[in-house]
Amino acid sequence: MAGVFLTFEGGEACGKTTLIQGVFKELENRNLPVLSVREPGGTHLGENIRKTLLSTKEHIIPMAELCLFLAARAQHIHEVIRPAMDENKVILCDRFNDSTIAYQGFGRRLGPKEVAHFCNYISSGLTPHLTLYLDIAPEEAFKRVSTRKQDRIELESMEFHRRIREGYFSMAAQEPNRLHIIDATKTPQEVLEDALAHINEVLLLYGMG
Ligand code: T5A
Repeated sequence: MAGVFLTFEGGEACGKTTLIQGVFKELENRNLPVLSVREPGGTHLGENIRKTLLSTKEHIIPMAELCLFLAARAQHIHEVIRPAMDENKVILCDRFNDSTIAYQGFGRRLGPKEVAHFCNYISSGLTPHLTLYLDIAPEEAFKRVSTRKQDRIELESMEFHRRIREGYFSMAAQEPNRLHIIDATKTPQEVLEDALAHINEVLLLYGMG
């Protein structure tokens, strides 16, 4: 398996979609074979699970929530990510295992170690070559989308969202070579430049620079 697997992480409305669009354009302009995907989603099953997980009409207990995110991921890896890796693509993935550890492990208090164990099991050794965590205080991020209807997870308490941020900090401290913190309070152009500095290094390392 070749290819380069890049993941983008953060709390709600931190700017991942905006950044991924910028990175995608930049890599496409360089004629690199780039693919943009998101979790949960990316497959028929995954998109259905996404609707259920984000619906405000559902009451989902934390363990069931964890299993649903993992089910969507298992399908996504099998149907989309591994085939794209085999085709030597650069994959830009909006959320992956770190989201599950941050949200279900720290946020829902299922335990980061326990959740990481499940994540490693279902992704069987698929680790991102680089992960960019877009950091912004949840209070600030929510101001950006104050007019938008909130989904089931966005509606959680500010304490929940703060635990997620702390969780990301703790993971970044444990894996500083893979997980880099980007200041997401900067302008979209500055965030893109900071992200590309890290991405270029990794692409160079894997012969795509
Ligand atoms: N989840 C997911 C789990 O709990 N466990 C898991 O294992 C996984 C995989 C997914 C939800 O599921 C949870 C996490 C989430 O709660 P989602 O809709 O995909 O749901 O949620 P998000 O990933 O948070 O997506 P958002 O669309 O809410 O946020 P983005 O993509 O981070 O932000 P973006 O780019 O859409 O920007 C939001 C707003 O900010 C502006 C944009 O124009 C936009 O209006 N913006 C900026 N403004 C100022 N400065 C910048 N630098 C800006 N960048 C963007």
